[in-house]
Amino acid sequence: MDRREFIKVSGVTAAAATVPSIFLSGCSTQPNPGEGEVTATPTVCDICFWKCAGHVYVEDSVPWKIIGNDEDLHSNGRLCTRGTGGLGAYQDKDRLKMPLVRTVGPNGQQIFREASWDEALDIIAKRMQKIADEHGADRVALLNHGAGASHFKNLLRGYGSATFSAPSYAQCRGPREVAFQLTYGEGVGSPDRTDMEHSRCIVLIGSHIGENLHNGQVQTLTRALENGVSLITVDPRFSVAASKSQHWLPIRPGTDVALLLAWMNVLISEGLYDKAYVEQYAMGFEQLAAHVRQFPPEWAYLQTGLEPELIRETAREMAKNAPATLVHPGRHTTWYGDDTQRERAIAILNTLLGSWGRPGGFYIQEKVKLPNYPLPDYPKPKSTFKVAHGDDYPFATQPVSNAVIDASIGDDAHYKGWLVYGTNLPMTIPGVRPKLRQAADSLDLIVVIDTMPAEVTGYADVILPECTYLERYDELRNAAEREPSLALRMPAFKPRHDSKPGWWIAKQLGERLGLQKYFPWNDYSEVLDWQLKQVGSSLDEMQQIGVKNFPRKTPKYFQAGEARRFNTPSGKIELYSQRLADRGFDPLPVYKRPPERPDNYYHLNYGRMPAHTFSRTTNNPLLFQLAPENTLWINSLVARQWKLKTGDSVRMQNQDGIVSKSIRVRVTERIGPDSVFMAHGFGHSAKQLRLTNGLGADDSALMTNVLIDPIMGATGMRGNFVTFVKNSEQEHA
Ligand SMILES: Nc1nc2c(c(=O)[nH]1)N[C@H]1C(S)=C(S)[C@@H](COP(=O)(O)OP(=O)(O)OC[C@H]3O[C@@H](n4cnc5c(=O)[nH]c(N)nc54)[C@H](O)[C@@H]3O)O[C@H]1N2
Ligand SMILES: Nc1nc2c(c(=O)[nH]1)N[C@H]1C(S)=C(S)[C@@H](COP(=O)(O)OP(=O)(O)OC[C@H]3O[C@@H](n4cnc5c(=O)[nH]c(N)nc54)[C@H](O)[C@@H]3O)O[C@H]1N2
Ligand code: SF4
Ligand SMILES: [Mo]
Repeated sequence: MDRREFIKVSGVTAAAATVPSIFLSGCSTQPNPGEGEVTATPTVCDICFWKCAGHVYVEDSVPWKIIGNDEDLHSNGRLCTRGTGGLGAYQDKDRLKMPLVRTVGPNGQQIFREASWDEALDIIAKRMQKIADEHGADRVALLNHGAGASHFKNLLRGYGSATFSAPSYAQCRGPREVAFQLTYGEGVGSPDRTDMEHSRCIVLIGSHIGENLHNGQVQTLTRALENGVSLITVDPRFSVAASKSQHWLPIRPGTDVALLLAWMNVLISEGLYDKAYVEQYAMGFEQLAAHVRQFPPEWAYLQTGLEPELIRETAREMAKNAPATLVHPGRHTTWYGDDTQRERAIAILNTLLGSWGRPGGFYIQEKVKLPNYPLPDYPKPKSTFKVAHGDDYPFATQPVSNAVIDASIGDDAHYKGWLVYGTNLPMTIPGVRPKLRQAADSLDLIVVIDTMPAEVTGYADVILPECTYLERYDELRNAAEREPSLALRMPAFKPRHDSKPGWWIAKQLGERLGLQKYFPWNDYSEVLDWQLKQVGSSLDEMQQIGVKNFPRKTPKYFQAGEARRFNTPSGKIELYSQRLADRGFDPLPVYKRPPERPDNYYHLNYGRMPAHTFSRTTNNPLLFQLAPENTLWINSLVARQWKLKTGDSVRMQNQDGIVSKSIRVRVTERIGPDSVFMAHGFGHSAKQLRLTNGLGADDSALMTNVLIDPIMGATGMRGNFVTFVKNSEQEHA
C-alpha cells in the first residue's frame, strides 16, 4: 500500500496539521520523536483475539508507538502490555522473509530453499488441483487462528471444502459454547458477554483475569472492584484475582463440579434461588432439585477440600447480590474432559441466580448488520467436517482439530492436504507431536502461512511469509458486543522483506485454481469500502476514525417480566437436557473424580502471564525484554523436599516419562504443595527464533494424557502430573 494513504494526526484529532512532538511523548517504545512528521494509522490489535482498536504512530517512516482508540469499547483507549508491544512483531529480526519450499539438499537431507512467490504459489495450486481431481476438494482442511484466516476460508469455500478448524474451539472455549448453547440456546461469544461492571458479586472459577489480560474484561473487573463488588475466586493457585477477592477458595484441582453441585444444593435447599425467573424461563427444575439434593456441602468438602461453611457462606453471598451475580463461564475451558458438563453446571447456576440477560450478569450482544461483499454461490462440499468425527462428539458445532489431524493419518486418510494459518500446532494441541509427524508422512500437501519460523513451519512443504497485522488490511472487526461497532485494520507500514498480506496470497491461489470469481476485486480495500458504504460509512471515513459505534436496535437486557422464547427445543432454558440424555450423556451435570495424583508427582498447572500471548510473542523483542522466560512455581514445602531454591534450573518428567526442557524454579506459597504452575508459550525448539529459543519450558510437551470430552471432542489438558529431574551439579551429586 502507498504510504500516502496514511492518516495524519490532524485527521485523527481534527487539530493542526503537524503536532509538536512534545504533545505526543510518553509511553513510547522508541525514543521520543524529533521534529519529523507524525502519522497515526488505525489498527486492530492482533497480538491476541480480544481485537482492541488503536492507532499506530509513525514519525518519518520510523515506528514510534501504538496506543488505544478512545472510541473503542474493547480497549477504552488503553491497550494492554502485549498490544503496546505490537511493534515488536513488525520489527522482529527473525521474521519469515520470503517463501520457502521443501527440497532435497546435496547430502540427501530435506531442507528449505528460497523461492519466488510465483513458484511457491504454482506448486501449491498444482498440488491442490491434483487433490481435487484425484480425491475431491473436500479433502483439504484449513487449520487456522485469527482474523486473517477469513481470506483462506473464502478460497477453500470456492474450491469446495468447509473444514475450518481453530484451536479456539477444542483447545479453548468450545466446551463453554456448547454447554451454553445446550442450556440457553446460544453461546457466550467473544468478547465474552459478561456484564462485570454492573455486577455486585463475581465468581471466578479458574479464570485468572489479571494474568489473563483480555483488555476490556480486566477493565470492567477493575471498575467492579472499585465499586466494591464481592469477588469470590475458586483457584487452587493464589492468582492475581484471588489476591483481590473477599473469598479465595483453594479448591483441590479438578473437583469444581462437586463445588458447583453443592452451591446449587444450598441455593435450592435454602430457597435462595430466583423462583420467578426459573418459573418463567426454565424447564427441568424438579429434576435438578432432586439431583442436587444428594450433594450437600458436607459431601463436596470430601471432594474439594473446601469447608462446608465456606461453601454455604459463598452461596448465600451470591444469592444476596443476585441477579447482579455473575458466575464467570471462563474461556480456556478444556481442563479435565468433563468440561461441557462443568460449563453446564456454571450455566445452570447462573439460571438459579437469574443472571442471564440481567444487569450485572450476562448482557445480550448485538453486532452491526454488515452485508457480505457479493460473491457467486460456493459449491456444496462433498462432505462436511463430521467425517473427521465419525460417530464421536455429537454436539461439536465445529471441526475438532485433533480429530482432523487423526483423519489425516494413513494412506486411506480422509484429508490429503492442509493449509495452516496462524496456529503453532505442536505447541497448541496437547500430545500432538507424534501425530503431526505421522500426518506429515501421509498428507500430499502442507502449506504453512505464518509470520515467524515457528515450530509448525517445520512440517510444511511450502512456507508462505505473511506480513504482520501492522502491514495489511483484514476483514472489518464486527464483534457482537454491548454496543455494535466496526473497526478497521489497515497497513501502517509497507510489508517488510518479501512478505505479503493474507488477502493477496488467497487471491493469487484463487486465480491459479480458476476461482477468480471469488476474488472480484484488485485490492481488498475495495471490499471494505463497499461493505462500509452499505452501512452509511466508507473506507475514507474509517481511515480517519478507525472505530465507528452504532446505536443498539434491541434492548441490552431482558425487560421485567418479558416473555421470551429461547433457541432450545423446549423454547426454555434447559436445566435438564433431553438432548444430552437422547445421546446417552448425563442430562444433569454429574461429578467425576479427576485422575489420582501418583506419589511424588504434582499436578501440572499452567496458564497465562501478562506480558505474552501463547507462543506467538515470546520472540517479540519488546515483550521479550519484559519477560524472557517462564518459571516453574513450586510450593516451599516441595522445594525443601527436593532441595530446590528460586533460580535453580530443573527439568520435569511427566507420568509417561517425557522430560521437559530446563526451567527456572520460583519458590512461592501461591501454589499448593500438590501442584506446580507455569506459563504456556515458552520452551521453543525452533532455532530460527533466536531470542526465545532455549529459554524456559513448554507445558504442551508434557501433556501426553489428553482427556477428551465425549460430548464435543475438546482436549482436556489438566490430567498430567510431573516430578523433577534436577539439572547441573545437583543431578550428578
Ligand atoms: N496475557 C495473556 N492473556 C490472555 C491470553 C494470553 O495468551 N496471554 N490468552 C487469552 C485466551 S485465548 C484465553 S482462552 C484466556 C484463558 O484464560 P482463562 O480462561 O482465565 O484460563 P484458565 O485456564 O481457565 O485459567 C487458568 C487458571 O485456572 C487455575 N486452575 C488450574 N486448575 C484448576 C482447577 O482444577 N480448578 C479451578 N477452579 N482452577 C484451576 C490456574 O491456577 C489458573 O489460575 O486468556 C486470554 N488472555
Ligand atoms: N499447552 C497448552 N496448550 C494450549 C493452551 C495452553 O494454555 N497450554 N492454550 C490454548 C488456547 S486457550 C488457545 S486459544 C490456543 C492458541 O493457539 P495458537 O493460536 O496456535 O497459539 P500460538 O502458539 O500463539 O500460535 C500462533 C501462531 O500464529 C503465528 N502468527 C502470529 N501472527 C500471525 C499473523 O499475523 N499471520 C499469520 N499467518 N500467522 C501469525 C505465530 O507465529 C504462531 O506460529 O492454544 C491452546 N493450547
Ligand atoms: S487485549 Fe492486549 S493483546 Fe489482546 S487485542 Fe487487546 S491490546 Fe491486543
Ligand atoms: Mo483461548
